[in-house]
Amino acid sequence: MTDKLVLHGMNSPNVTKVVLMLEECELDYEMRHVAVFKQEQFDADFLRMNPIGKVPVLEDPLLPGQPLSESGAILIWLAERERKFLPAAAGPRAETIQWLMHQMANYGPLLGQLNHFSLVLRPGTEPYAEARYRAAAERLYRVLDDRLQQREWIAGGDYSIADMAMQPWGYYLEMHGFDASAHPALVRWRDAIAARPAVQRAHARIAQDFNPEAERTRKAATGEDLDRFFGRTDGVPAADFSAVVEQ
Ligand SMILES: N[C@@H](CCC(=O)N[C@@H](CS)C(=O)NCC(=O)O)C(=O)O
Repeated sequence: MTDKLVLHGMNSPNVTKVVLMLEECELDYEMRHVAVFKQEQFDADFLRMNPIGKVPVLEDPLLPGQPLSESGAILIWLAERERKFLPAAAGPRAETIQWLMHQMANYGPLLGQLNHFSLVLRPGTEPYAEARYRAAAERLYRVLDDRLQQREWIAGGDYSIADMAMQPWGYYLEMHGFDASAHPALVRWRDAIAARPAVQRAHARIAQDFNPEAERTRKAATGEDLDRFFGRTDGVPAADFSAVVEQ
């Protein structure tokens, strides 16, 4: 156990959310890179922190011996710890948690699947899956844009952990083949977040503490490493991870 917050992660959306919050709260934290292509998420020491074997994991001296996993749970923990970015009043609080859960249950998993079937795999390789997740993504981006036409932030009135959780996915809109000009409110929201000093600090920290090692281990990954990472078995079409731009 350390006397400082330690974030175990990589340059990926679920980790970025937590860095955004740590920076907004101006907390002092260390970042430790987990080389997922090298299977470090399945090392015994890592699995003791998160038996599911996924990043992010946050170690907090205020929770001795209790590393936290699941980005949404980490965001709620930090919001309650710092009394920031999660409204205290019942209605706005419930709405903020509800939208955080929409991100965790819908946006993250469904857009993540579209990454696999339209970016990692060459388009057209798995038409059924690609069409299924494209339709889901179209709806999710539409809902978000419609919502943001009515309000400045996603939920609760102010910038909150619901916005932070959604932020990394705002950048996939064009990569997923959707037109930014058809989603003006989403783009306005995305730009407003990008202008926040804490967000700029967060991206600088990720670039400095995670990107070089992430890039090195991704390039060094063998075909076998990639097969294990993507859970591929014999006969599954080859994947190319290079199209998935990490932010
Ligand atoms: N629901 C989890 C998802 C975590 C997750 O999928 N993490 C990815 C990186 S964004 C990961 O650890 N991938 C490595 C692997 O699946 O082996 C959360 O929000 O924390």
